[in-house]
Amino acid sequence: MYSCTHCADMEGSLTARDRVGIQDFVLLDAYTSETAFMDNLRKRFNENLIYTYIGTLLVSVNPYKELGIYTKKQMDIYMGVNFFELPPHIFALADNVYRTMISETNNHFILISGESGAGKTEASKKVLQFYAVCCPSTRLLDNVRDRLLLSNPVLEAFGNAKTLKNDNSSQFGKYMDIQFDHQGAAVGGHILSYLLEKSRVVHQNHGERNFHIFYQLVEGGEDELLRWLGLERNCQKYRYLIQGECAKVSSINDKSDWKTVQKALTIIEFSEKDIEHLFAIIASVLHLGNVHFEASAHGYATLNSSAELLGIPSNILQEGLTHRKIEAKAEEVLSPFTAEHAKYARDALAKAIYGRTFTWLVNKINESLVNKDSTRKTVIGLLDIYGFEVFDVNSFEQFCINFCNEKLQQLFIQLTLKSEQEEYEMEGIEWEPVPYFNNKIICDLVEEKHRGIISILDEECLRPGEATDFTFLEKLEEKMCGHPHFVTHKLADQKTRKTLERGDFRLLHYAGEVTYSVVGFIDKNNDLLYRNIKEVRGFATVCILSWPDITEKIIDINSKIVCYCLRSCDSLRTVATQFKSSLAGLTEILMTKDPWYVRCLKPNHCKQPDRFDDVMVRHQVKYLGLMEHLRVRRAGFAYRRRYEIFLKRYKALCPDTWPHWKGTPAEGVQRLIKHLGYKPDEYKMGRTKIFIRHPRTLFATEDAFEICKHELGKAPATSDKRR
Ligand code: AD9
Ligand code: MG
Repeated sequence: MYSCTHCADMEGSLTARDRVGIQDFVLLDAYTSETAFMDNLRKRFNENLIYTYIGTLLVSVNPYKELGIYTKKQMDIYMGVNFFELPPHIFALADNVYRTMISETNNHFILISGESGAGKTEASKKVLQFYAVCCPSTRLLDNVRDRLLLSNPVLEAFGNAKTLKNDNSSQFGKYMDIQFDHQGAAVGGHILSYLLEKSRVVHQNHGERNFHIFYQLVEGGEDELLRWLGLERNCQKYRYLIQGECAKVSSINDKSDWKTVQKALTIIEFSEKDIEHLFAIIASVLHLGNVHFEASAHGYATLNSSAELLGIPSNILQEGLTHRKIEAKAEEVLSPFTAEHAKYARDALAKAIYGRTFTWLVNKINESLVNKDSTRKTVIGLLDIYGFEVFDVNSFEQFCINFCNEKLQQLFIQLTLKSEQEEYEMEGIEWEPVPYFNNKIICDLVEEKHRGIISILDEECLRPGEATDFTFLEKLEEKMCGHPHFVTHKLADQKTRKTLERGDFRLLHYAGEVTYSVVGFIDKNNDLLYRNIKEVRGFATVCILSWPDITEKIIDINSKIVCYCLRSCDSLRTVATQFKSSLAGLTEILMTKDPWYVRCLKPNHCKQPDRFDDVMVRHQVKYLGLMEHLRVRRAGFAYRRRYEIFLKRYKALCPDTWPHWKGTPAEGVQRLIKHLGYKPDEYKMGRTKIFIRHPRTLFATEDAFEICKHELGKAPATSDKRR
């Protein structure tokens, strides 16, 4: 299907429509029916047509197989072509965003969302590749382009891992700005990362792995390097690598990925020292994981290796991990940890080290992408962010991720409804706004100052020793009682109560209900380091660790009082509050840009090609708010198109406009639709566009166009190559 550049025309015809469905959901007759939506999606998927539009939003279904549709040839085909002229494609979206940015000299962002394994990261890479290949470039700019592209394997090595859902699952949210100069060349970039799931460093569920980089180092690292790091070439030797019991994954080649990362680090211009320190830290984490707290010779040997790599005197590290300091009569006395506390301290240190290294890495990449030239640039932002998550047991992480999705839905409502309304106003078209569910009430429930769930959680986090996950739940029940989107076992009616455990709270998200278990909320939100561990780290000579990080907090387990490291107010913030403010920052960035959306769907749980699980996809259609989006797009007029484009396509249908129309495009369209017999209530003429109320009007025109094309023996020119 994709080999033919004119198949979009064919998709317009009735027979083709029956077979391959409709390429834009906006043109679905029964547009409010989820079943019709699903039928169309399935039909297309079965024909390997993984992309479908909802207006300018792109829906993508992961094919789990190579379709051969991302070649240079395909890029050329999609360059400079209007949306509807070719089958929907991620390149079409990338190209349209780019061309709009150039012609309107304004900023844009592409929000890519979907559940784990749905294809977000792949989609964002395709967009980046398209720009890398298709934008004008010079030798100097090739550097920037390469760095932009190569930041991906580096960040994926350190921020992605094999999970049950995806062999290359991103464990962080990513926003990347690509900056373009006035000629449209990519000249710089900037990356923001969100909420790295650090707990994976010390614990992996069955069937999951730690971050790729650990395995890459052990499998691919040169003999000499491993010797220097004191590592054996055997993942089974490292406790932090084998908890999931799947160090080897058939779809992953750690050895060759190691080479790619090495090359990328060099091109991004990490110095030799940086690279040395980076791997010293990765290795030190592996050694730390093997430290155990019975006084065995081996336990200490591995502690020594870790200390050495971090540049921390080993007696200090050992003391820090095994003892607490008690201040008595102006003297410091050491008292031993329990083994459990010591393990907690060890894991906390490993997580903190890794988290900081990741932040440092993003920072370094950003330094290499900076464009120092002060001339005005336009920007396309790429947001690859976790979709709604609903597991059997949902915890603090899902709470944060789902809150993020509420915020993005809110942004969508504001931007899309706003722009829809603005377009009608600009075009001078009367419009009846349709009612829609505004999820602001849920955003407020989570984030409102002093009253929201995050505020209540933070308050509890300030009472260590007294507060528990359950006192947090009680507080929630007290404050949220009667809220239409909040329910717990205690607050629920009899029927709902049966579906809730006592330690649960349930939020009625815009996308559906999610039940959260409060267990671990306080601890995860605090993300504390013991005071002595913090001090230990202060000894490190590895530059990455001495790099200032204002967000870390420490806890003194003796006094049971959280002692914050008061370098700035920022350090007082908990994980949820930091996340909340980084999301507010992101919203601010996005609000000033024009939105484009890619919604990725996962067709089955088994990562298999040619399998479309109806129930599963239907769920995602709901969670991603696709029906809502479609409803908004269809609110007034199903279809709109600029006069000159509409005329260019259909002018052969009217003797007055074929082959050439000498008047204005608007007059030409007027003449054309009069000839076609459009009724006055079927369309509206705006300032620059024709608005068609119902798809069947357009289909009739499209069918007439097919017949006409056949009769003329050749299609009237359809492509609009501008570059
Ligand atoms: V997660 O939230 O980071 O766990 P993503 O990012 O949504 O997830 P990803 O892009 O990593 O998913 O895709 C998962 C896998 O699906 C990839 O590794 C590919 O094997 C496969 N995939 C995704 N998109 C495509 C595609 N357009 N064509 C072929 C694809 N395979
Ligand atoms: Mg991803």
